[in-house]
Amino acid sequence: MNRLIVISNRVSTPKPRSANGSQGGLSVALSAALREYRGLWFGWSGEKTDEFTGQINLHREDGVTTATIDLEEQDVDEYYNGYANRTLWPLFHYRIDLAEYDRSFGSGYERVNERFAETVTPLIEPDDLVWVHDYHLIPLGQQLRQRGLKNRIGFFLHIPWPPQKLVVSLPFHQRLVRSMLAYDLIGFQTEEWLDSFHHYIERELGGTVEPDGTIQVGDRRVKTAAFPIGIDVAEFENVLELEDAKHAFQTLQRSAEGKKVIIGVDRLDYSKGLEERFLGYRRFLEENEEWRGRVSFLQIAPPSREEVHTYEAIRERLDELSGRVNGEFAHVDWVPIRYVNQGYPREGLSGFYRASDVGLVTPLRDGMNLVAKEYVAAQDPADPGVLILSRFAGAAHQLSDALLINPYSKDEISDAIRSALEMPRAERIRRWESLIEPVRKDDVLAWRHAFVAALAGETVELPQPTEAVVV
Ligand code: ADQ
Repeated sequence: MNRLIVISNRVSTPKPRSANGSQGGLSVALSAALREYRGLWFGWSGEKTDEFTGQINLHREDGVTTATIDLEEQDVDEYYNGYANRTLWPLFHYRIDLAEYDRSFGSGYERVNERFAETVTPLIEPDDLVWVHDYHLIPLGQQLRQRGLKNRIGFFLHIPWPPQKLVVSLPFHQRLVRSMLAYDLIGFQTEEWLDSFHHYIERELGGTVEPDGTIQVGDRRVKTAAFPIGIDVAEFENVLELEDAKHAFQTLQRSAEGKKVIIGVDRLDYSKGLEERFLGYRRFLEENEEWRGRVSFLQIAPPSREEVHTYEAIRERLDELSGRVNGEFAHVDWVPIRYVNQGYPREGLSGFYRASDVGLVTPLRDGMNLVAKEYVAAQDPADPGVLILSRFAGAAHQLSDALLINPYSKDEISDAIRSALEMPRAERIRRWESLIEPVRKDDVLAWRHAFVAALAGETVELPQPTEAVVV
């Protein structure tokens, strides 16, 4: 069997399986794949060094080998904080207003991709399958080819692929997209992002798209498909049984004192629609006086990418907004919003999800959104909570029985909160049963099996969206 080489910006070191770990689902899934295929996971260590040396730190834990490199400060500024997170991330989330174009970002991005290629190439054997992840490493495949690699190389984009009209605002967009033709397989989260990519290929590069998703540009043929990522449901259900999960469940229930609980869990990021969510909740309190004092909204949002200014700014606005809503509506014995800026281990989160009557997941744009799936997986089948989900999350293509809303509309958020809080148990069960089905079926193991099989050239049946969502 071929080995699998996974390459991503960051590498998460696997925890021993015996430890009651709080490792993320993606990391669990990739570690399992690497164990099965005897592979290697390569990426940045997260550490900075004065001068790039290309020295590889090899680590072996529980059957998985990781290989990491340190980057220079300038690399981190230009490649990670710069091109990846100040140019591509906003643009690919349709925030052209926030995208920054700076020549040094582009050159830093290319330099780091070259450094990745240069360092990982000697570790790759002729029959290895190579799987590159996400927007940090779009041109890596081409860099690997330039170093003589003939292996099958696949790329998976975790975030949306925006419409052609937005992509063309990126300086040198053709150069970036043409570099992707070096891959054998390109995967997206949903048919919608796949369609946008096809559109770009036809319009901008004069390529063709065949019915099976193969694109042809000049003499390059590349297979493309949607592979919706899922969560590790089995692992998630085990986590729910742990003492820490039960403790978190009780803590939240006790603290809400018989009130209905609404939960939001996100990295603090402008793409997650947190400001709009707070404003939608405020509208709900304005319009539904009878619910004041009877509902508690817990928003967990640990800061991320703090070195990027936009993230500081959104944090300030949310502090201000949550304070304003609390000032307007709170009583001595009731606080409408509990806004917590810290992350929680998976055990804690799963208990919080289960203790919540409503999961409020309202990104303005999201490749998939795993929180929505985690919320569904954590529910009690006999008395499940209700998921309110943005139409603009990739997950909406599969979870069409959630209450789907436009996250920009305060009115839609407000109405959905009211419907969710008042929904009869029979309807909650009916909707949950329809939601849990794709969450179970298209879980993270199915996702990586489908991608790796397609990369290896096997025929695979890809999951279909439950219903076309018009967005
Ligand atoms: P993210 O933008 O990080 O991921 P998401 O998929 O919602 O978004 O979350 C990833 C994980 O982070 C989840 O497992 C969640 O539990 C965890 N997480 C989020 N907030 C947390 C908190 N406050 N405390 C602790 N853990 C928290 C990117 C794309 C998504 C895509 C994923 C996977 O932006 O669209 O679904 O990759 O492909």
